[in-house]
Amino acid sequence: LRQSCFEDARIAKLIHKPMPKVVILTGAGISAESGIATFRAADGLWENHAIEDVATPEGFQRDPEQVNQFYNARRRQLKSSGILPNNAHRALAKLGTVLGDNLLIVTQNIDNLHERAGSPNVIHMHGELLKVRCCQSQQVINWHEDLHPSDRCTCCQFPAPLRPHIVWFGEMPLQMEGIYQAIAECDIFIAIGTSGQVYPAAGFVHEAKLQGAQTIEFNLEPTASKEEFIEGHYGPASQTLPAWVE
Ligand code: BJW
Repeated sequence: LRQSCFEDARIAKLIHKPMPKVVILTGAGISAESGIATFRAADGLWENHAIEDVATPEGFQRDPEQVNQFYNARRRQLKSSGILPNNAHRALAKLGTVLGDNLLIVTQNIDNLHERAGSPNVIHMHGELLKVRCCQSQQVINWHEDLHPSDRCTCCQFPAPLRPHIVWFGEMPLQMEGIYQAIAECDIFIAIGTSGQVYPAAGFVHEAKLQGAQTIEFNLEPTASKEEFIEGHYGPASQTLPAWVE
């Protein structure tokens, strides 16, 4: 089965290698059809919330309750029964069954829809909604409830406050060394549902193209980085991606 999947896979035809190394960068657009709002659309999250208030360390220092409430609402939504992986997440999981460890998904999303669709190799470079961390020791713990400023860690001698395990503006994204290493070695780099406006993720395609990778974009429409992509597929990811993976 593995061999026949592979012979049919479009990806194999593209790159003329028996087992290409593939890095996929996903953004809010891949989860939009699951009912999770994107950031920069007309009705997106940044339309109703000031970035400096809810997505910076300074905002959290000024008003932790306001920031916690922003993420509490999103955590509750993610845990509600209506939020499920869509066909785009499932198509990537299927690709993973063919490519195995040769596929790395780097997601900017803090939801868990790739994992719930069955993708094993996922890096959450901007953190995870269902985790919090100790402001003092930086220890990360699973957290499925609302978070409040009065919640304290159990890891320190003098219990310290907990914060959402999220990478805010001005903070270093997670696992950057591993991500750059994978980009340096990949044969194909694919960006799905990201506007390409937030660095360092927005620069990955340039790095990948420079070292000779095939670069492919999936989005509703061509993005500001479209010149960096050799190939583009435009339309809802839940339709374009399964069609491409089949
Ligand atoms: C569909 C679809 C469908 C819709 N099908 N497609 C100048 C001044 C100050 C700072 C900077 C500066 N220049 C650069 C910086 C750095 C800054 C930055 O980039 N700022 C820019 C805004 C200019 N970056 C940082 O501070 C980062 N850290 C950093 O740089 O550290 C130093 C460093 C240096 C060198 C190497 C390494 C590090 C940290 C960035 C943290 C971002 N955090 C956020 C919020 C936290 C997570 C959360 O709350 O959920 O992460 S911001 C927000 O944007 C979120 C997202 O992950 C991120 C990207 O957004 P995304 O995913 O692209 O969403 P949208 O809404 O923009 O786009 C959706 C796309 O989907 C659209 O294109 C649609 O068309 C498409 N779409 N439906 C297919 N059905």
